[in-house]
Amino acid sequence: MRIDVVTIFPEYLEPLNVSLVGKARARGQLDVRVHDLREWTHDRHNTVDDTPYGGGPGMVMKPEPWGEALDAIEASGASDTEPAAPVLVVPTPSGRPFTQQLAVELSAKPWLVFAPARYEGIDRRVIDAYAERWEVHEVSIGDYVLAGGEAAVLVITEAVARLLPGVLGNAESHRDDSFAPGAMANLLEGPVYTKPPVWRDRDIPEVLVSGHHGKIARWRRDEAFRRTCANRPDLIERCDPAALDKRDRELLAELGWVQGPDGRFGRAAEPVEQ
Ligand code: JB8
Repeated sequence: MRIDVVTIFPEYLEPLNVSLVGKARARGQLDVRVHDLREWTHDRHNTVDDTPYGGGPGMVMKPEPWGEALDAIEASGASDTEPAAPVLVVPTPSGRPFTQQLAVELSAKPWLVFAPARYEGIDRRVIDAYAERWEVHEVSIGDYVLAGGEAAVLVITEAVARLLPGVLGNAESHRDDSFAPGAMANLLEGPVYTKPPVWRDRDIPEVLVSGHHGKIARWRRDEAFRRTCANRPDLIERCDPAALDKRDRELLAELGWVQGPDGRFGRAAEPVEQ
């Protein structure tokens, strides 16, 4: 996979040289090219922003440098071995939520271009123009506001890169990920333990050294349910009851969940004191 990043803070992307992503690059599994947007300015001050039409606070990124940058990157891919058009990913708090499903989809693309903005964002015409030629995703990594999109690029790149074939040690590593499709869909991962067997007077759960693989799998699933109920009740409400077995339903009942007329789970209403 090839990834291009256009930014006014290239040094913000230095972490892409480190750890999993850095190793994938060193192994040739990932080709990351970071570009300074100001290379595509032509005035003495390398201006990338201007005041917003209609007034209001802050500044807006000018369209011309972005247009020249994205055209240059597109032209750099004009070869027999690379696709003509990349997928454009624009981090913004007003985008669609970035999910594991989108990470999986993006990991299948041969070429991503990230356009992290600063200030109040990029002139809308840039996104509209490229959406006519490229696949474009405006994505939000969560319900909070960063000072710019660069940190979101690091997040999305890491989530995508670890899904590339051969980047993580073994293909099974993804299977039990929180949010992975399949049996654990919509369940958070439970707790994990390693040696020593006693630490500061704390034991590990006995079942994990029982050697009984069936019991261990069931215990892990119970713990996943407990965590999901506590931290992400919205995932329990959204889950397909047909994906649950008898023990799952018993556990949810123990934890105070009831099934509505549609079979979906909801929290039992608190009894009202009279
Ligand atoms: C200016 O929170 B965010 C985000 C915030 C931003 C920009 C891009 C993304 C640009 N503020 O995902």
